[in-house]
Amino acid sequence: MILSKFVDELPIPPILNPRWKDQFYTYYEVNMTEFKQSLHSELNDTTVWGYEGSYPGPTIEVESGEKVFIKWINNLPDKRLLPIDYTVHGAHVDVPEVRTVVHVHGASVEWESDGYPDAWFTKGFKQVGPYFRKQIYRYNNHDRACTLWYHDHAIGITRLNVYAGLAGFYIIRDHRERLLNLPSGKYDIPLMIQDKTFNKDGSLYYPKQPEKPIPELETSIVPEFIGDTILVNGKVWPYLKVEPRKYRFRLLNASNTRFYRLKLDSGQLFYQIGTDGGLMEYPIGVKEITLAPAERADVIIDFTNLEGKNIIMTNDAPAPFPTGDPPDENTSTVMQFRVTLPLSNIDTSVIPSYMGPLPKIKEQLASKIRYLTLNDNVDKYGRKLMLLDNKRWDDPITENPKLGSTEIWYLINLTEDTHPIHLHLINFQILDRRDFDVEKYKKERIIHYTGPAIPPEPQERGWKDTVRANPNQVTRIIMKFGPYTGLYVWHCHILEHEDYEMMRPYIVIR
Ligand SMILES: [Cu+2]
Repeated sequence: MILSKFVDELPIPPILNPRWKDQFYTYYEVNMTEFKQSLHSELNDTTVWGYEGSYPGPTIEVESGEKVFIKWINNLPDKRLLPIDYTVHGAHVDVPEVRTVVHVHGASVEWESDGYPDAWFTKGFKQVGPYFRKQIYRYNNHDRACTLWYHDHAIGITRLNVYAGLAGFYIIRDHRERLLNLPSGKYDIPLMIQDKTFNKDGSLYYPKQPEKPIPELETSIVPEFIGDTILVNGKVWPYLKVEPRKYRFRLLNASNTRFYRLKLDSGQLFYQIGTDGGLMEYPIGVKEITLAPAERADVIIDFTNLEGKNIIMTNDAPAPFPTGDPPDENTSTVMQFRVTLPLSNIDTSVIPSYMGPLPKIKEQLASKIRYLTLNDNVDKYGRKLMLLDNKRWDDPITENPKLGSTEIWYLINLTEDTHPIHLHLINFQILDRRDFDVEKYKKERIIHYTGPAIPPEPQERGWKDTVRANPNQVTRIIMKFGPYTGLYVWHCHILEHEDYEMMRPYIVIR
């Protein structure tokens, strides 16, 4: 079933209103419910899960330094929406099917409020996971202005909960950013890009079995999920009417597995101004932007003097990335911009020439170096099992950085996929990537480099919380651990990998 493109307007998620706000703190309540929503006008309404009756969830907008408390409330039905594989860690038959826990991706948060996968809770907090500590989460928002997102993180079913619709934007603003006079207000629009597949009746399709089914299991996790339809902000191939002026778009890849390599078919540049963790030092003009799951890019697109033009944002990233099939004529289309609105005011916003200092973390500051492999294994059912440093979720904690210390992690990818590796709590910087001899490493556990160190791409030169670790490469990242101690996680953000063992706890100690 192929749906027509550009027949529905791009929805812009509403801004969430707090229940309470004074000079000391802000309090929100966010309900998770099941409801029906139109994802395309040729499709029956789709049953989705969302926050506050909205998929994507409403955007939470806060000021840097604002103390925010959020009560995330599970009001979902007791029955699952999508097929569960009970052999996956933490998703066994003895735990409730419908579990949730919310993680604000990219935020620096005390561990009890970070959405630890085993801190899940059910409707009315009737049942909770072993690491559940509190009902009301606390966010100090001491990060600089940046585009974050919140999404579900429940152990063993994150891929299903996010696919069902549990994701939204969390935007931090600050004074420094305001002084830059970037496009703002209605000219500052978040774009959540996802892929899905629909059944004929409009319901969400998620596979019960991989291509080569596992006969012993009724439902089996799949090695990756690749949808045949692209949605932005919960609409299939939408269009957006724009004025002939500059806009700021906050691009987020919120797909389970699919990567995007985005371009404008007009040949125009994106002026990228921000990475995962906020503004870059200088804007860069780029023809294409690659986004792995969970990565963000803040860009300005200039529609000045393009009155009457239609511009399509396209995608040419293979799926799975980088060795899979190229996108087809459908999945190579993301959305359309129509420059049809009259200019309502003179555009005085700017693409700044400089946005602020971004000091590099010096390698000499690192007190610890960790060599961590990304591995390809096979489980007892013959399924692919991807691991971090050959360890499973339940294995003892091995990454235990000291509070305030700086570390360099070598991500040694021995698999054929690019894995977007995400660390909770901190932002890091990418040092470099370097080709190495994988076979030699597998035999002798020695890194033999076969090429020079390649600096991060221009689009990655800023604060990051998710990094693409490419096959046949060692990717090096550097970060300082803090300001909190406690239990966090690091994992691959391909949700099918994360749910099936490609996630590890780590602890920041004193
Ligand atoms: Cu992965």
